[in-house]
Amino acid sequence: MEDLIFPAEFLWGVSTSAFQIEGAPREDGRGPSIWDDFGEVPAGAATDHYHRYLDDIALMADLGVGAYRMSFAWPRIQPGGSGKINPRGLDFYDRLLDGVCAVGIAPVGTLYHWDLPLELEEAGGWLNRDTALRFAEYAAVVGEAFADRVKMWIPLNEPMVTTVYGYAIGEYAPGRTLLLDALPTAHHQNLAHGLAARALREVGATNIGTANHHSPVWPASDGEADRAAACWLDALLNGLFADPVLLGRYPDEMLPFLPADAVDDLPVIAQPLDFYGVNYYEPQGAAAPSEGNPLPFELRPIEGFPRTTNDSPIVPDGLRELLVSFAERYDLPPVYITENGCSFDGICDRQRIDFLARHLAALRSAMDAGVDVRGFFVWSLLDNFEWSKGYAPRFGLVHVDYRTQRRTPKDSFAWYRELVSR
Ligand code: GCO
Repeated sequence: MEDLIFPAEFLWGVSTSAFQIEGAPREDGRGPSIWDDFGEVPAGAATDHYHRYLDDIALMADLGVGAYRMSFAWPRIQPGGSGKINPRGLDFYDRLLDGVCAVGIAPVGTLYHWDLPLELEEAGGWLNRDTALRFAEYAAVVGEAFADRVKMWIPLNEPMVTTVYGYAIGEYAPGRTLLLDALPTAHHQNLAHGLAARALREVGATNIGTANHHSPVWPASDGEADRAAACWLDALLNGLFADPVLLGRYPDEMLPFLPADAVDDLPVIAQPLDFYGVNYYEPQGAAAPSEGNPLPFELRPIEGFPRTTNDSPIVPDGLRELLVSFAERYDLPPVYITENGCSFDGICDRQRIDFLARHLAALRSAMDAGVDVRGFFVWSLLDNFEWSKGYAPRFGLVHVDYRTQRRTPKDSFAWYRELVSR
């Protein structure tokens, strides 16, 4: 830990998301979302945060972090995704934010972490441009209610994952398998980001950014075909979401798959941001497609690195590589790592400590190379519902016994507490 020297004003935080921890899917007027009945293991009670939020705030106070990144559940606040607001949904976040502020922690609010109101999905979901307009209305409602307490705003979490896992390959809700026909959902989410950022500012919210999932893409070989495939995958995973926001354009490779008038929306999407949030987990490997593959690339596993229990390769230097290449490509506003973490079992979680220490050392070297990074958020405070993988992967600094909902801080919790207190 001695080598992990960060500026005194560096912001240390933890992240969660509503659907992964709250439970209470039918309480106090919440409407159904696309995730409620999706997958083999429905979330059900999750970590029961809806009822135990005061315990969880006490844990964070003990941890000593400066910021808490949480998400608002759209179906709690606006059950049908448009029109009527549910005051009891707003009340929950009102109590939660008061509690977080009361212990001196800055709330960081994500407006959308994948729990789309079901009614909107039935009208086409993110394939429908209208969803972006509905999202801006919802953003204004949440901004109006909580601009006084939320210190940093993130309209959408990881639109790439929604496009690729939700609409292209169907591993995540809504489970569509449209392959490249899913790409209009990227544009509609980018538009939703821009419209929501504008709507938030109009109601007095400040400090607006992103939480985009990014991965360096490594070609399987130095051969031209593999490198071309890697460029294409890089445009899909990274450029498709970063370029419109930071450069006001789309990567050329993506344009044929986007709505014809997508470029007309770029001025709204590209408005200046106060920060750029990056979620980093691992690099991606790409190779030229084999015959008969309709896609311009094939995924290749990253070999030669240890792996987490969730089968992710552990590549800390990928974080440095990503940030340095982003700083070369874009004129970045201040950067925050809005998620980084890993799944390992057990309360004596030496491997998580090692994972975090090594990623923070990589982050430190990106900063030494000139990247302006202002904060770091561990994914996650608690073990929680890991989407289509159910409850098996454990990402928390705090262990949750799902039978009793008992919380037990892990060794990594004590380690992070020590780090953030220095
Ligand atoms: C994300 C996901 C989280 C996951 C985490 C671990 O934003 O990437 O939002 O919800 O739980 O990434 O896979």
